[in-house]
Amino acid sequence: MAEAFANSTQILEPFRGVKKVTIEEYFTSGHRTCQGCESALVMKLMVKAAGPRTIVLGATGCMYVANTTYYTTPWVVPWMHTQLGSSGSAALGTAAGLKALMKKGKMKSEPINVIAFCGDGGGADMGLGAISATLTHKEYNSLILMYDNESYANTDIQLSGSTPYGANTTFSPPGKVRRLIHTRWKKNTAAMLAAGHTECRYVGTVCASYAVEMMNKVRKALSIGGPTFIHSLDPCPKGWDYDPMLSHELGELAVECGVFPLYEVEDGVVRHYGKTKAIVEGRPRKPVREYLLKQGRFAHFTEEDLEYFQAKVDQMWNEWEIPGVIPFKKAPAGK
Ligand SMILES: Cc1ncc(C[n+]2csc(CCOP(=O)(O)OP(=O)(O)O)c2C)c(N)n1
Ligand code: SF4
Ligand SMILES: [Mg+2]
Repeated sequence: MAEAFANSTQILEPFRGVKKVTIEEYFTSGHRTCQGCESALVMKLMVKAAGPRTIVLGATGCMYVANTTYYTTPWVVPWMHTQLGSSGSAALGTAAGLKALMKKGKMKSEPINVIAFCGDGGGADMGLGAISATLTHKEYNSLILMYDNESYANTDIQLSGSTPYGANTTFSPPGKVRRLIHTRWKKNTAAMLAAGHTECRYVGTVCASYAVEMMNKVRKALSIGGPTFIHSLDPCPKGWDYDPMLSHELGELAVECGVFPLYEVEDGVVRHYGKTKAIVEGRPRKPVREYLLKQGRFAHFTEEDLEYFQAKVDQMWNEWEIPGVIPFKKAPAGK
């Protein structure tokens, strides 16, 4: 009987610079995403980082619908659709199935990457329970990647638990009587999952504007063993209402303004990355207005709204135990 591939021990070395990235593509032409769609870039980089021995499972959302128009697909690796809230179940079931087949000798025993992706609606809201369950099963290797375009984009930009404060969505259009309809602060999904799943060895945040770093986090998540989670912030020209040529810049600004910190939690150790690391070490953050005012979804913001948003981000950096990661307040000095 073939020996079961017990827990991932494959070695996926980090790409040391953009020139070392492999040229093979496993997400190619044939999709119908909007011009400037960062989530499509995330799919391309994610599977490029994983390589050909990969199965991708995709929850309903733009990255399902726009990627599987009748008779076309950009996926070169095996791909399967799963229900909107099921990325966790799909990852766990597929990883368990592969392990059982290998154990019974019905498949060659080898590392096969299992990646399930979901949007913020499918991951931060509807499928949170299934993702949570998967992250407790340390015997099965998988990666769940949540591409966060900050709305239920595929059904025409409804607000999700990941939509930023005050944003204009089809569920929260600014009105004459009430300017701000959406007044809840965005969920901190990656930190919530990292803090509550003590045996999950890897949780990271990424942004495709920092492509090599993003791919290396995917490679680490796929080779560390057990279930892992990555949260990707993806500018969406349609939902955020900006010129598609600004996608890359908006991703950078989200990080530089401190709105979306880049970090990983590996075996309980937090590491900050890139511009986030520089900010943690003292580099000033850019004002959030530079990020917000480039997007039509915040065009109705007044000075007061911008100040409130800035104050909330400042609070995260000044008061949280770990900026952008652990939302417990620092104890006052001397106590
Ligand atoms: C159970 C269920 N409810 C509602 C829908 C309709 N629906 C399809 S895609 C989608 C939006 C999903 O949003 P998100 O997960 O953020 O992905 P995005 O569309 O933004 O890529 C919705 C509500 C569905 N497919 N299944
Ligand atoms: S609506 Fe946004 S996430 Fe969906 S395909 Fe268009 S740009 Fe991409
Ligand atoms: Mg979404």
